[in-house]
Amino acid sequence: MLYALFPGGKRLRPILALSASEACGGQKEACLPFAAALEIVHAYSLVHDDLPAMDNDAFRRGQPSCHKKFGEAIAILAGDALLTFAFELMSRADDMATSLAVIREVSARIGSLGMVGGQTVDVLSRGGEMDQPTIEYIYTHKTGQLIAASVRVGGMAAGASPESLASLTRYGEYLGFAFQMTDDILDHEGFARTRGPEATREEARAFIAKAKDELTFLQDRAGVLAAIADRVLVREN
Ligand code: GRG
Repeated sequence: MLYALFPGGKRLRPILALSASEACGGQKEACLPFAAALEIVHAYSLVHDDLPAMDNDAFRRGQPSCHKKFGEAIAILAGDALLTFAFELMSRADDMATSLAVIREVSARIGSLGMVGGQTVDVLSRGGEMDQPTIEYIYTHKTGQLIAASVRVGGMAAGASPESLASLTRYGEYLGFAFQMTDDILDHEGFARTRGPEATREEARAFIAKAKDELTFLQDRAGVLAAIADRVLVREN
């Protein structure tokens, strides 16, 4: 579990949660357990995604992937335990009502109708040509749902209004789509392979602009979330 978590990657999901919370006037301490849990869920998904039955990746973040280092059985168990620990952490927050709402939010967005659903369609679609709606379903679910959840959880921890949460949701969804497009450019896969890197970057740029448009309700507190969106467009890892 520690091997999958440290040293980490970009920590995008907890950064999004903490930034959304701060932008909505929340206290860092109230959001921290949720932010950590989101990164732990992300770590579980990477450990399982690297397995031979999934993407079969030998390396992750410049080091042997978890199953290459410890064997498949331990990697599966580490992923299971990371996911379970994330829920324990979310249940430990001081405010029980927020805790419960966050647990419901995260479980809905990472389960069969969210991240795991996107991964399932991805696995079932391999070996054939994927049409545009299938690619979009995979992207908005396997990558986009956890990113949208991260932004929303930040807002929830800060007690944001339903209207603010709706804007944060759209920001997170546009950002998640753009993030997967820039991932394709870096990996020469998906959209970047079918449409070319330049057209893909232009499309990602349009999604980033839409994401930033959703931040107007934050007025002068939109800066960090806007900067994260800009950074996603030019990221190199
Ligand atoms: C339940 C057996 C079982 C498997 C589930 C949930 C799952 C497998 C896979 C999810 C698919 C997945 C890993 C999507 C994320 C794709 C993606 C863009 C990963 C990279 O994220 P970054 O760039 O990584 O934020 P770092 O290393 O920076 O944290």
